[in-house]
Amino acid sequence: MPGRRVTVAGLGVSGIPAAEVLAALGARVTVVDGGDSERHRAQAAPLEALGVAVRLGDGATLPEGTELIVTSPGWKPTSALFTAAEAAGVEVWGDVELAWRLRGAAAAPWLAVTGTNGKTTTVQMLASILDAAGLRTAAVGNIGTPVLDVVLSDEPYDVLAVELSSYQLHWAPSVRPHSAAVLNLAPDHLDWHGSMAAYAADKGRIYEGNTVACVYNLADPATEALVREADVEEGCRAIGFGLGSPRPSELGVVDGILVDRAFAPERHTSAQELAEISDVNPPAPHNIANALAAAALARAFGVQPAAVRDGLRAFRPDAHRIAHAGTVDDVTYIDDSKATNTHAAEASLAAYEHIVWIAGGLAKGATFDGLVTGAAKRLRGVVLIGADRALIGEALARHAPEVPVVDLDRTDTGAMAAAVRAARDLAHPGDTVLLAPACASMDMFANYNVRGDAFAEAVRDLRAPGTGQ
Ligand code: UMA
Repeated sequence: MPGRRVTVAGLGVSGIPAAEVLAALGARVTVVDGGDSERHRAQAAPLEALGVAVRLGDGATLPEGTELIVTSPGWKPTSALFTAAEAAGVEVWGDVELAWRLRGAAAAPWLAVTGTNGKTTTVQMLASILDAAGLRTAAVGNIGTPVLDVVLSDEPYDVLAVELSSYQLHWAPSVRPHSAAVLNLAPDHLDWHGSMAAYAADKGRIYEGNTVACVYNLADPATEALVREADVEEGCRAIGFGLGSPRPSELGVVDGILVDRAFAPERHTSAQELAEISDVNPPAPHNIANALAAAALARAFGVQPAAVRDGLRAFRPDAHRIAHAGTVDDVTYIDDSKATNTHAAEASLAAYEHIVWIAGGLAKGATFDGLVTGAAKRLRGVVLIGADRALIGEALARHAPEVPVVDLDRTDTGAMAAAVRAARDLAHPGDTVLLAPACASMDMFANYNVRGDAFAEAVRDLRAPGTGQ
C-alpha cells in the first residue's frame, strides 16, 4: 500500500475506517462523497488531519492518478465513478474485500450469514452461541460494525460472526468463509442489482470457497440452488435446515426440540438434541429457522450442543422487530419497522388476524401485488406514508378495492403521529395496528430505528396526548 493512490468511495460507516487504515498503511488516500452536509464536513475534518484528502459534493469524478478504489457498500455498480474507473482500468474493492485481504495469516475464520431477511438476528444468535462456547468472537459486517474494525484489532478473535449484505458480497470477490448460510431469497434491492438474477448471484458468492459447510434453507429451494452453483473446498458439506423432522445432513425440529442430524456422531441413525423451541426468543417460526441456521454454523465450527442451547437462551432480539409498542383501547400496536422489504412485511402481516397496516417509504424497485393479495382478507384498513406510497396504493386498488386507505401526503416529523392517529380511527377493538412498511425509511427518517421510535412515541401519545408518556 505505501505510496499507492487509493480513492475511498463514501464517507460513512464503512468508508471512514477504510480511509484511516489505508492512510496508516502509507497509501495516498482521497475520499469522495456525493453528499456535502454538516455531518459530512464534521466527519471529514479528523481524516484531513491524518493527511487524507476529502472531496465532498462530487461522487462521480475519478480523482487524478487513482490506482485502486475502495467502495462503501451502498454505491451502485452503475455509478459514474465506477464507469470512469473501468475506462481507466482501475480495480474496485469493497471495504469487506479490503478487510479480507489485510487480515493476518493467523486471522480468525469467518462464519458468514446472508439472506433477504433475518440475517442480523441470526448473526446475533450465532455470536451468542459462540460466546457461550467460550470463544472470543464479534458480530460484524452489515450489522453495523465494519469488518475492518476487528480484523486489524490487537485483540485476537477465535472466530467472527459476519453479516454480509448483497451489496458487500458484490464488492468482495476474494472472501472465503469457513462456513456460510443463505437464509432465504426474495426480491429486494432490485434497483441496486438490476435484476433478481444478479441479486441472487451476489448472495450466492457467500458460499464460494467454503471449507466446512454451506448452510441452506430447506423451505427455500433457491438457497439450495446457490449451494449447487458454488465452487467450494474439497470435503465441504451442504447442510439443510428446516422446521420439519431432519434427514441426515440436516438440522430440524422434532416434538418441540431443535435437533442436529448433520454434525452428530450418530447422525445416520439418530438426531442430537440442541435446544427446546422455548429457548428461542421469540419462538415464532421464522425465528426458529434463524436459530437453526445459527446452530448449523456453530456446529460446523465444532461448538457443543449445550453451548447452542445456552447461547440461544441468552439471546435478546433487537427492538423494532415485531415489538409490542402498546395496547390502547383494546387495540394492539406492533412495531415491525425493521420490515424494510415485502418479504419481511409478508411474515408479519401473516401473524395477525385483523390488521390496520401502516406501510410505505422507499420501495427500492419492489412491486406490491403479491403482498397485498396475500394480506387483503385480513386488512381492516391501510395508512400509507412515504415517497413510494402510490405503488402500494395502486396494488390495493387492484387487489383489495374494498379496504379503506388513508393516503398521508406529508413527510414532516409529525407524520408518523398522524399515521398512528389515522390507524387508530380505522381500528376496531381487538385489532392490531401494524407498522410493517415493506419499504426503506430514508425518505422520512434517518433509519428504521428512528422510524420505529417515532411509531412507539406516537403510540405512547395516544394514551396520554402531548406528554409523550
Ligand atoms: N454515497 C454517495 N454516492 C452513492 C451512495 C452513497 O456519495 O451513490 C455516500 C453517502 O453520501 C454517504 C456514504 O456514501 O456519506 C454512505 O455509504 P453507504 O451507503 O455505503 O453506507 P455506510 O454508512 O458505509 O454503511 C454501510 C451499510 N450501508 C448500506 O449498505 C447502504 C450499512 O448497512 C452497514 O451497517 C455499514 O456499511 C457497515 O458495514 C445498512 C443497510 O441499510 C444498515 N444495509 C442494507 C440492508 O441491510 O438492507 C444492505
